[in-house]
Order: sequence, then C-alpha cells, then structure tokens
Amino acid sequence: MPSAIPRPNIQFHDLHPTLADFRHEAVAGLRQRPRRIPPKFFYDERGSQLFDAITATAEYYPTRSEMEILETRAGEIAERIGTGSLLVEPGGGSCAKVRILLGGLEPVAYVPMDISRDHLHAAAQELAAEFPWLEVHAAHADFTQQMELPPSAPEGPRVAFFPGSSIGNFDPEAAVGFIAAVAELVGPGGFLLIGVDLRKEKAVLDAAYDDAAGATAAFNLNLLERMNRELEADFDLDAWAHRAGYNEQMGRVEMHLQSLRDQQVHVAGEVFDFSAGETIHTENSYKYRIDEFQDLARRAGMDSVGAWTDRKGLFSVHLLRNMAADGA
Ligand code: AVJ
Repeated sequence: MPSAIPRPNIQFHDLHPTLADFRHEAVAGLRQRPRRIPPKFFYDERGSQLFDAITATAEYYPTRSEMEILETRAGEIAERIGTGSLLVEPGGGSCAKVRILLGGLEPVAYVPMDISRDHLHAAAQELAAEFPWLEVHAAHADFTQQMELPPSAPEGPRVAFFPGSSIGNFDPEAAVGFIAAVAELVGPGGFLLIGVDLRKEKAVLDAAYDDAAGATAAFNLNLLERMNRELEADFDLDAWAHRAGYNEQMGRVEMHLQSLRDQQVHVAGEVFDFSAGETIHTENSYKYRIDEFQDLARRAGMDSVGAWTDRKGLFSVHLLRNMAADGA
C-alpha cells in the first residue's frame, strides 16, 4: 500500500528561523541618524502582496524585462550551465521565475531559501506538485545572515539563482561580499545567474519607484503598518508620505518615509520624536552598467560567462562563474 503512494518530492528545513528579528532591528534603526529600517522587513504577507502589485504597474519595468530575458535566453543559459545541477535560490520565496529555467536546466534539486516562512512553504508546495520529477528542499533562512544548504540536499554542480535585481538592495561593498559568499557556496566551477537593473534616465527610474496608482507608496507605508501590527506601534498613516527618487551620483534609487509634521510615535515600548520633514530611509536600489557589474563580480572572485539585456535595454541578466581552481 505505501508503495502506491508517491513519495513527496518536497522537504522543509528551518535553518535560522529566529534571525528575522524585526523588533530588534527596527528599534535599533529608528534610534540611528539618519533613521533607517532594512528593506528585508517589507516582506510580511501584506508586503509580498503589495510587491506583486508593484510588478503589475506600467511603470515598474524590471520584472517583465527580466522575464523577457529569461524566456528568450533559457536555452542558451541551460547550454552554458549543463543539466543535473543543484539549483539554489536565496530569497526565492515565491518560486516564480525559476519555472522558466527548470525545463531546460533539469536540475537534480531546487533549494529555495526565504525569510518569509508561510509564503515559502505554500509556493514550494505548489512548485513540487507542478514539477513531480523535481526534488524541492525549501529552507526557511535569512540568507543575509548566513548562507548554508540543508544537510540533506543532493550533490551536483551548484548554481545560484538571484533574480529581480535584489542585489540592488546591497551597497556595492556588501554586494561584493554577497557574491563572494555565493562563490563560496557554489564552489569552484559553480555558477551564479543574477538579474541586475541597469542605470538609465532619471525620469524612468523615478516613475518606476513612484507609480501613479500608488502601489509603491502603499508598499513603503506598509512598513509603518507592520510596526503598528507587530510591534505595538502607533504610527498615524496620514502623517507620513512615500518619497522615492534616483540619486544619479550614487547610482541608486532611494526610498524614504517622510514625517509630515512634528510628532511622537511609540514603537515596542519606546518613544520616538520625529520633526516635520524628517525621514526614515527604507531602501536603496542600486543600478549598474554591464561592465560596472562585471568589475564588481570579479572583485568577488566570479567571472562573466554571459550577459544579456531585454530589447529595450532596461535590465540585464548575468551568468557568472567561480573560476577558482578545484581545491584552491
Ligand atoms: C525587490 C529589491 C529588486 O529594488 O526594485 C520595488 C524592491 N522597491 N519597488 C527593487 C522595490 C520598490 C525591488 N527589489
């Protein structure tokens, strides 16, 4: 009888469930000057929904541009990587873009890692049902803290997938550190397939991060609502505004929440005084030219073995390889 039931092709692993310490990091960030809260805390259930709404706006081009590149180049990418790899996706909680790659890549297993546990479990379950031949090892982890594979993951040439220009949330120095950590994870000969948003005209970037329908504003303001929900905070949403824009000098879009008046707010039992005009820095989204990003990757020990853009030249996908000699 048990032999008639197909063995489920999915496993769940809790690697570092306690590291997502919203209370600690939010309060510490609000005490700083300028005040800041790390963007990884955008993604509670509501935040993940609001991000999906952003990707559906006309102004936010990254998602559809990257999909175009992956769809057009999936064959080429699979040819350069080869089949039978262990495919790892840090932050891959929605398991969405990887579908484009699975048919051509035929990995031995797929390991999505994400800080958002319920989101990850639901998406991984759906993926495992859709691809019954694929072993899925869903790892609940904060990859910004530590990158490690679940011990039961099978062996195979390792490929990391980091789409969406999530790399843009890191300062360039931290991006080098992240890519170096990925290089170590995939080992000599291992690959990183990574989506990177390109520098471009300010007007296009400003619109992409302040869409007319207000999806991005709602996404940013949800951070205050999340503190109200989870940290016994009392932010008055009418007294805060979404601010976003391209800082050309720094090569990044910045997002802030701006206090519209002098006000006092309680968060996790602590009192915070905000003056009118004061901001909380909530996100940086760095943009890179192709050659600029290749230089950055080389500093992390990875060489370019492919770079593609969409037809409009808005977004790029890089294939990088750890060129260290085996055993080095
Ligand atoms: C998910 C970090 C790639 O920077 O474009 C979208 C997040 N913030 N709109 C980005 C985001 C505002 C997004 N990343």
